[in-house]
Amino acid sequence: MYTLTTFRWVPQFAAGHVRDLRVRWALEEAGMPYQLRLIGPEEQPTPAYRQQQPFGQVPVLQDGSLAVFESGAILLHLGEKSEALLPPDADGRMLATMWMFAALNSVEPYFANLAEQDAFEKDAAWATERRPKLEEMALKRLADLEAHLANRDYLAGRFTVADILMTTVLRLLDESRLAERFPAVRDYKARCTARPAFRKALADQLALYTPAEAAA
Ligand SMILES: N[C@@H](CCC(=O)N[C@@H](CS)C(=O)NCC(=O)O)C(=O)O
Repeated sequence: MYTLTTFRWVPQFAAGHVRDLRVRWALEEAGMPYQLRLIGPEEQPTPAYRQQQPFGQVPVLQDGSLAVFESGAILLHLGEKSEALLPPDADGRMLATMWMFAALNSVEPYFANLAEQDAFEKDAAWATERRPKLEEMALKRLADLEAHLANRDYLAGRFTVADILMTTVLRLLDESRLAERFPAVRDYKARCTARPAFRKALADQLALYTPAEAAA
């Protein structure tokens, strides 16, 4: 059984967005059972944890004696074990892999910069000056995605772990609603987040971070 390491607590704004969601979603798509290992600020700096995750972050996926860090690497690892996550042919796998890197490397930094500024620096004078540039870059990436998704349901043709990454990256724009301006991107995100495996993964993460008194 896999063991997924994540935080035992996060502030409410982060609930539903912790990157273990990507791993939970992949595990649900593949029908692979897992258990959680919950950590906090006491464990993050310890040498034992840094050996598994050199930056003290989550998620980590333990697969027997192997501890995999970086959500993208974890999804590649799981993709090698299930055709529900990656196609069996070499070309199909490479196409999905390229889109995984694109989501993490060519798209996520721009959306994350905008989302982080809106969440934490909104009122600073420099932030007001910088925002148009950040929005312009995010819109540029969205326009390129719009063109790619205009005639396909999923990034690599069929559903793969690349769609898990790209959907969670698109969710960074939920507050700014920039993705809603692009119909193919909007429909793609809706298609991906309607998948039962996503709904289950999200519900499970939210249940972990919802205080018992609020859930009652
Ligand atoms: N590139 C890493 C990023 C992981 C990441 O940013 N994790 C956040 C939670 S979503 C975290 O652990 N933040 C606490 C910290 O950076 O100390 C991945 O995709 O796994």
